[in-house]
Amino acid sequence: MRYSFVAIAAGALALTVIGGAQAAEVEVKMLNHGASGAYVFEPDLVRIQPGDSVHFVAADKGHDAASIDGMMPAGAKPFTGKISQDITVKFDVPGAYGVKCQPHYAMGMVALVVVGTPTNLDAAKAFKTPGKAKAKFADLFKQYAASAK
Ligand SMILES: [Cu+2]
Repeated sequence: MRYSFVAIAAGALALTVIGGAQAAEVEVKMLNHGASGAYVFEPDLVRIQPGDSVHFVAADKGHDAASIDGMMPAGAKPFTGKISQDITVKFDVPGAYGVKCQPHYAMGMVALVVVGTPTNLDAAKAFKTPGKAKAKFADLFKQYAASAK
C-alpha cells in the first residue's frame, strides 16, 4: 500500500512538472483606479517565460496596451491594442518590454513585461519616456532588480 501511494505521488509530481512547462497566460487589468493610483496596469510588473502570453483586460474603458519602440528586444514584434478592447500578446523573444496605454502614457500608465532573461535591460532602462512614465519605469526596473535576485 505504502509503495503504491509513493508511485502515485511521484506520477502526480511528474504531471505537475510537465504542466509547469506549458505556456502560461497572465492577466493584466487596465484600470481607471488601482491599488497604486489612477490609470494603471495591474499588475504592472510581469515576469514570464518565452512562449507565455499576457492577456490585457479592458476592465475599464478608455485604455489600450501598446509596445514601446526602444523598449523591446531586437527581433520582437511591436503590438498595439485597440481602445477599450482586450488584447492577448504572446512573447517569444526574451527581453524587457515596456508597455504603454497610449492615451495615458505621459500620466504614467505603463507596465514592464520581462520575458526570460532579458538581454536589453540596459537599453530599455536608458530609453527616455515622457512625463510620469519616467518615474514609473524607474520604479518598475527597481522592483524587477529586487525580484530577480
Ligand atoms: Cu489608460
